[in-house]
Amino acid sequence: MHKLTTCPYCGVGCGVDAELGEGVVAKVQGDKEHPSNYGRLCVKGSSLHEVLGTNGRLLSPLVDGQRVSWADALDRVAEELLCTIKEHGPDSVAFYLSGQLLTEDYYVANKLIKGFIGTANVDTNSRLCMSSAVAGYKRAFGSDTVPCCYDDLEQTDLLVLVGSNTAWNHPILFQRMQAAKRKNPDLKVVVVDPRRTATCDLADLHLAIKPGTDSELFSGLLSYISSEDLVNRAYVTQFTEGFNEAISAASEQFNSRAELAEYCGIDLATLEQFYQLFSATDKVISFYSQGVNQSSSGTDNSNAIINCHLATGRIGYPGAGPFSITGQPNAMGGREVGGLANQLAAHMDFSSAEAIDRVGRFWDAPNIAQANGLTAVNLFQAVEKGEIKAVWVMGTNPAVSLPNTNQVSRALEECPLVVVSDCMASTETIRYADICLPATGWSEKNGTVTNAERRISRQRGLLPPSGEAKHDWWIISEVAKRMGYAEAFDYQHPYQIFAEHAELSGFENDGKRDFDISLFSDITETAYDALKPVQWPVTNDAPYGTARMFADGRFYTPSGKARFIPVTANKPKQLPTPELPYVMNTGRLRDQWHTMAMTGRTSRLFSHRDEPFVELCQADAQKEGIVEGELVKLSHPQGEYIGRARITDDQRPGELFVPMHWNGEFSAKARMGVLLEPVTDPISGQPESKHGRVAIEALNPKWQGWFICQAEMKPDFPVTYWTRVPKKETEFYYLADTAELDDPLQWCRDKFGEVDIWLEDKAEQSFRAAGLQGEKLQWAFFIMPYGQIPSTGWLEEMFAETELSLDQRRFLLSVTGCEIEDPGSIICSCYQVGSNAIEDAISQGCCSAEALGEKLKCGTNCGSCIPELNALIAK
Ligand SMILES: Nc1nc2c(c(=O)[nH]1)N[C@H]1C(S)=C(S)[C@@H](COP(=O)(O)OP(=O)(O)OC[C@H]3O[C@@H](n4cnc5c(=O)[nH]c(N)nc54)[C@H](O)[C@@H]3O)O[C@H]1N2
Ligand SMILES: Nc1nc2c(c(=O)[nH]1)N[C@H]1C(S)=C(S)[C@@H](COP(=O)(O)OP(=O)(O)OC[C@H]3O[C@@H](n4cnc5c(=O)[nH]c(N)nc54)[C@H](O)[C@@H]3O)O[C@H]1N2
Ligand code: SF4
Ligand SMILES: [Mo]
Repeated sequence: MHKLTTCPYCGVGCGVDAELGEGVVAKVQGDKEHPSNYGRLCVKGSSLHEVLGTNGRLLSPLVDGQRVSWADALDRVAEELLCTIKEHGPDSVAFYLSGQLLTEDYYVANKLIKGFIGTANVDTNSRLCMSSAVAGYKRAFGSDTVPCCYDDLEQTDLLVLVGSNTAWNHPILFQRMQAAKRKNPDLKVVVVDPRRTATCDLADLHLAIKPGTDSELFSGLLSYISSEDLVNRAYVTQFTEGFNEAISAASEQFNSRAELAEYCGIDLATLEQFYQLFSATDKVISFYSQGVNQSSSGTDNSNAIINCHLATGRIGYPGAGPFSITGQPNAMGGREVGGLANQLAAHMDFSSAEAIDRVGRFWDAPNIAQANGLTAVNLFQAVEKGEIKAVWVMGTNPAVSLPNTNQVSRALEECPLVVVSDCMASTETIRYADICLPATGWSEKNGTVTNAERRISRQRGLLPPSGEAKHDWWIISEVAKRMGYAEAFDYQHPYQIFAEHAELSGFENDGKRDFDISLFSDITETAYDALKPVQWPVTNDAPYGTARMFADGRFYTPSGKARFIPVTANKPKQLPTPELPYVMNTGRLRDQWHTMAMTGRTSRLFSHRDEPFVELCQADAQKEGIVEGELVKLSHPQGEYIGRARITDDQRPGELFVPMHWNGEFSAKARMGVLLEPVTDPISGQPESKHGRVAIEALNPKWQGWFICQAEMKPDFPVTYWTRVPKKETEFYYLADTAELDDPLQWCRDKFGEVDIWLEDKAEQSFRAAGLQGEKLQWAFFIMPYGQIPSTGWLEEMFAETELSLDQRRFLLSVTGCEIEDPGSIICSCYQVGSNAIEDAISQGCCSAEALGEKLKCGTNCGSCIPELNALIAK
């Protein structure tokens, strides 16, 4: 049987066609009809069926670590919340939500806390992600409206990708861009990113700007547009306001374009080439993401970009507009329901008493919040100060993803009541939970999500819940009932919640609010189940949805005109110092998702990168005496990070790149958030996660080695560095310690019990040992230099054997002597093709991604690795 659903990873929101087997998802492929992906899936989407199953899942409710019934757990949450409110008032309670919740879950959580508990102390991980983009749109348009749609990416003549590594993070949109460029050779692509990324594979022009100079770059463009007399006067006069103030703010920043180019760290010719391209092209899309948002001037960055579109009138028609791209599968749905602390609901906020009254009446809410609540960083600071005494975290992992994560851990540790709803049993955040509530995950949950182009799609239930897991909307509603709000939370099915959400969107709207899906106010269960992907607004006037906004030049400001925002120069806040001389940039990898709760469950997604790392350029490596592949330590007064050095030409001097994914579930010291100061944008409250400051040094361990064991063994290693890499049936660990290991045999005995075979070579400083159960291999431990660690495929085979022969035992101990083919780093995760085979094929004359695909199959399934294949060819 086949069922259609939506991918739970990125904001592209691809349609998935799931083939169901006996209690499992047997296979996934792209939904050919879905307008986001037309049948394609990237590497993460195409491995969805591999990250399911009950292994590692949170399967029953826990109170103080003890398994309890649902009734007991829900009673406990309700009682403790009521008690806290009674004693300390509603503002002593907070929720922290996630763009990975479904719209229905999100709506109910927001309604409970803002309408009934009576506080707006509810924020979401979208604060770390989209809040600057939201604030930018609201300042310019009077509403949080994404004007564009994916078709625009194909219809445009100039794509400006700002602070977006689209190739890795929105891979299917990247494939659509690639296809568009093949079809339209006139389409030009500009990438603005301090790093050279896989996305640059598509770029005609790469502006490797100094981090944190985006607003100046775009203010410079605005000033160029004005001084070269390229302003669309008619548009500016009729549809905008505030032009003169914005132009004077932009023009005052630098004396000359040469000065500006120097400030941005690029040469004048490149800068001017970009400005000319932008000015000369009618159809321009600026496509922007975290390089723009995660900045202490993220809101200004957005408006600096939007200003340029307004000045040229490049908005509201096909192929043009400022397109902020969402990250999470339901970041947009969260914005719709108003999940952020400064939103109310359905694109209304606390700035209007009328709106507060309207939502209060609609919900029949006794106790509606009256003002903005605390935003994420401030919220966890208030927890540590004891101002917030009860926090309920749903679907996010703040102990990894917030800046100054050690502070967040402290806050959670000290908070009298921490409730965590999650799918997984073990995360950095759930460690601090007094009450753990098991939530259904993808394939089990059922509801809607909205993607980056405002398209609402269904995530459908494919499998029964794991263990006792329950849907988030159900959990929240049950708690609400127990708190005395039974009538307002009497939902039996998510379609009822969706219908209510739709009704609120149209309630006393009359065209005053952009978000309107009132056509669905009376949706039935059958219609909801059959819902086809559709872009909001969906109203009587637009029953099939709306692809593009602002075609009529009417905006949601009081005057109906779009606003130019004067942007003045603003430097990043975490500037390097002599003690902390390097700028730390953080971001994503192609094959991992955030804190790895899902992607960390399949070995396939570790083959691209399997350890935390630090990327730096050759000159910095030389200066610090660091060689490729050695372990390095990043430090900051707040904490430390350990990862492997990757030396690359893609980094600018003085800047490091660190992946955001690894954490204490996978590595000893790899929470990069500990190094980031809690600095935020003054308007949006979004943290400056792309611009930390750190020192770097080689770790110089006394020994390095590796360990491999049956997956259920779960050893812990009291060493300076360990990283766990899940394999198919086993788990692999990289190990290193700055303390000497005098007696490795005794160490093994202490840790693992009986040692069955071992070999020590003091001269070579190597040691190998293994433990068996009967004749079956349980674990193997090797001390040897990092460079000699072989690939583990052959060892995994030995772990699968039920009986180990004498030869195999010898082989195990002589590991370096055996013939092992090293595949290099795996570039194509789908077919497990490594860089060595690819480089060989290139040297034999394969000089295109297609030719490589024909020979090795790489790049022929999901296509996510094609930019890297091209980069290897170029090299
Ligand atoms: N594979 C994968 N895909 C994902 C995710 C994932 O975890 N894994 N997460 C999803 C989510 S939630 C999000 S929000 C999106 C994020 O998608 P992106 O925004 O593309 O992701 P990042 O890698 O965080 O950052 C993008 C780029 O910003 C650059 N940058 C850093 N500083 C600056 C600067 O000052 N100016 C400019 N112009 N650029 C800068 C970085 O070098 C980086 O290449 O990805 C989504 N897709
Ligand atoms: N330094 C730095 N920090 C960053 C970023 C960065 O680029 N650099 N990026 C920021 C951005 S853009 C984002 S979006 C955040 C992401 O950061 P987080 O939201 O903290 O990361 P996730 O790993 O996605 O956490 C999701 C959790 O929710 C659980 N979960 C999944 N589905 C469900 C569900 O349906 N219900 C419930 N109850 N639980 C569920 C998962 O098991 C997992 O534990 O990180 C932010 N932090
Ligand atoms: S691009 Fe990949 S991760 Fe994003 S929605 Fe599509 S398949 Fe999922
Ligand atoms: Mo995000």
